[in-house]
Amino acid sequence: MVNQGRPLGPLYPGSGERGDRLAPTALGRERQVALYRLLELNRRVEERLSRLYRQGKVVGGLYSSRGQEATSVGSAFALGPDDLLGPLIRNLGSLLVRGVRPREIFMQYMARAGSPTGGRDGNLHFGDLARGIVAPISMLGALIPVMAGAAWAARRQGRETVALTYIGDGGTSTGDFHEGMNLAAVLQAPLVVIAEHNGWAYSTPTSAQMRIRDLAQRAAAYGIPAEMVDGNDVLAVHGAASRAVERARAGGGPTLVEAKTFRMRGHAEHDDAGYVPAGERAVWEARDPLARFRAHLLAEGLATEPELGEIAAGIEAELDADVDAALSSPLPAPERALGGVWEAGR
Ligand SMILES: Cc1ncc(C[n+]2csc(CCOP(=O)(O)OP(=O)(O)O)c2C)c(N)n1
Ligand SMILES: [Mg+2]
Repeated sequence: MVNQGRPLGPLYPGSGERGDRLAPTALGRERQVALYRLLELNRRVEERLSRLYRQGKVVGGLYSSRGQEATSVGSAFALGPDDLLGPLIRNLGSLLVRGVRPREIFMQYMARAGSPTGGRDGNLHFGDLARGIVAPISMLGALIPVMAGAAWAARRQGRETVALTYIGDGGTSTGDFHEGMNLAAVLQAPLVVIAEHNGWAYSTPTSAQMRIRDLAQRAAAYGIPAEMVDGNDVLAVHGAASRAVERARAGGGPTLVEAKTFRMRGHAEHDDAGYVPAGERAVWEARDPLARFRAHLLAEGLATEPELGEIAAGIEAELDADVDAALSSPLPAPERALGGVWEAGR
């Protein structure tokens, strides 16, 4: 069941040429505008974080998802309120879909006392089971068996929960990934795995990482279905994720969704990605997921320029207030450093 859609274009990529029509969707006008707002929010939150990083205010690293927003947002948008999300560091957009506020994210990156981890970790390493969010795990691949187990456990408890998580192209080469995928397949766990094929694992191109061209090919080894989509088409990602979520909920087991996309920034903020050929970057620049969705909304008459401008202005005002609030919030008190630590708390 690999790649039911149209054939993918040149350069390992995603598909669509500039100006391509986006994938057909069942989403109405309001939901599509909501999707657009989330894409803009994703990009603008990361732009603010990048500025804060350059001002020396971010504690730790910053791993931008610029260029990959449609993959995070489109997939998480397919989940229901009782489903589980297991994001990785480059899936900030999925957290925004889940209702995490930019203010919390700014505080988290600046390790403030009021952040989700109380200042104990920088970046996106936090979870919140009340909102169905399982915290990212740094060791690549390790989140797959955790999410497979969570999905399976929910099913055993008679709940209709689906778990959705992410993996990078590099991450699919780990042992944990293979074990987790096989476990999910054998248990028929309601798990959706979004494999973000952005062509690079830090400075290692996919060609130096595996002998297959498409991550979706890996699904055959586990005996599960896969779908390959243009990760820079938010409607295509949402469609594939929705089909996978539906299948999982109906008892059809796990699905691997491969999203072809590209990381428009370095691995993290310190990395200028000089190893990426200029031509490759240019091809993807022309496939910017926000520009393409914006063009789609305008061409289909789903929104006007002023309406989209208003959305952007509203986000900027919200982020101004959130950045100020985060900056003026306190750092954690030193005496609280051992709070919440397993041994100290016993
Ligand atoms: C098991 C493991 N090996 C190495 C690392 C260090 N590391 C963190 S991110 C990364 C590259 C990940 O590439 P990919 O999976 O393609 O995701 P992307 O960064 O492209 O989103 C590496 C090598 C790690 N976190 N875990
Ligand atoms: Mg990668």
